[in-house]
Amino acid sequence: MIRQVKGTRLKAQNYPLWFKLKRDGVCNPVTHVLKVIGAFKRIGWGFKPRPISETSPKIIGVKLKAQNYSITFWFKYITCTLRLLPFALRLLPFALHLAPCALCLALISCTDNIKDTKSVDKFINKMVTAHQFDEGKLNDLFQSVEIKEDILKKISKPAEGMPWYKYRKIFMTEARIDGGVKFWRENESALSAVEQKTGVPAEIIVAILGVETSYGQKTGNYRVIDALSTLGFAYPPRSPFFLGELENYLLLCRDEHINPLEPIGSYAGAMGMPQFMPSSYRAYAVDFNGDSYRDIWHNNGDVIASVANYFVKHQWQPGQAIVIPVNATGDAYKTALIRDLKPDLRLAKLESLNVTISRSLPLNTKVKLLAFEQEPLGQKPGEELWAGLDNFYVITRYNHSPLYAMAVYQLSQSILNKKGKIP
Ligand SMILES: [Ca+2]
Repeated sequence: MIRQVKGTRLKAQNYPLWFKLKRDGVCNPVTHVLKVIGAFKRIGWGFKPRPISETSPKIIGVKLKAQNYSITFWFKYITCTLRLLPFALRLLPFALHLAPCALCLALISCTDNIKDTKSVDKFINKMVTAHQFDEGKLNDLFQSVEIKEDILKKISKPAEGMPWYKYRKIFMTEARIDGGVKFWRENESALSAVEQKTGVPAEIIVAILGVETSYGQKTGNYRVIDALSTLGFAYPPRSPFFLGELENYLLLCRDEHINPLEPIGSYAGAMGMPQFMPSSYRAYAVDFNGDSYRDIWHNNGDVIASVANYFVKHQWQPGQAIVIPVNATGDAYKTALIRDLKPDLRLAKLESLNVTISRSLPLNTKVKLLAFEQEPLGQKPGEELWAGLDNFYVITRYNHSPLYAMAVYQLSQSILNKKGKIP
């Protein structure tokens, strides 16, 4: 255990990490990172940024002295980037001994307990007063919750920031189309029953599952509670949204008798085959097979019915078109390209901007003009124009991106075509 603390320097003669390295020869980086973090927490040092020297004021960290060896850990605020470096060349043999460990530490995703205890206390208070949760149990629960640095990296680079021609390639693959046909055949009766009852086409439900999780193959690798807590407590730009989802999550765990530490999901806390956020699960998940559980992880019937219910509750229009290709001449159409996704223009108005639609619709139909960036040919970037209808807007309620909705639509059509061709 650490015996003494002086300023930012720790005398760590019996420091657990050092002993572990020496004794075992080969270190287990995960254990060691957690031990280091645990040790700092125990002495109440926290991770307050402090300059390690006059000459490198931007670098923060703490220097540990352990007999003849120095090990430097660098902590970058709460993100806890951690590198293990040999301190001096004269320690080269020892440094070589440590090298594999340093590499491991650089490669693993670093975990950390929650630092922002004020926010956690506030959140727990809310759960206690608004929903009658047990304060002690919530305190215990959040002791086990981890902040994940790699989640903070991923949230800042969503795929929806790509141009369409790159985004499309992620989803429009033979494997995903074939997977859709296979999933459809294996779940034909549930899909038919749900389509008949709700009017949501089977190919749209299948394509949603294809885009979200490759039909349940990739449902995420993070504990949902870690994902929601990381983004709720350590990602200020979207903190209110994710704290709301964390609240919903704890409520759904209580209602469904789930241990909150168990469910696994995406880096953003989306769960199961349809990747429902907790608020969506509570509002839209349904039990299809009648066992009174809404199992969006394992029960395909429940999954299919839940996706369809999501669309029904967002006003899916049975039998109506989704999105239609259009052509434009001149530049007048550009005035209709604004960011909002809701159909905002009567077809008659769109045609007055020299846009022609490839399918006849009543002139008072409301549409949304959308441009999708194509692979540039030479100097000139190209774009494809489409008119989105109400049902296209409904798909964007699942993920607020025109790229997402277009990928779902095009994948649905490819699956439908391929299924039709295979006897
Ligand atoms: Ca069920």
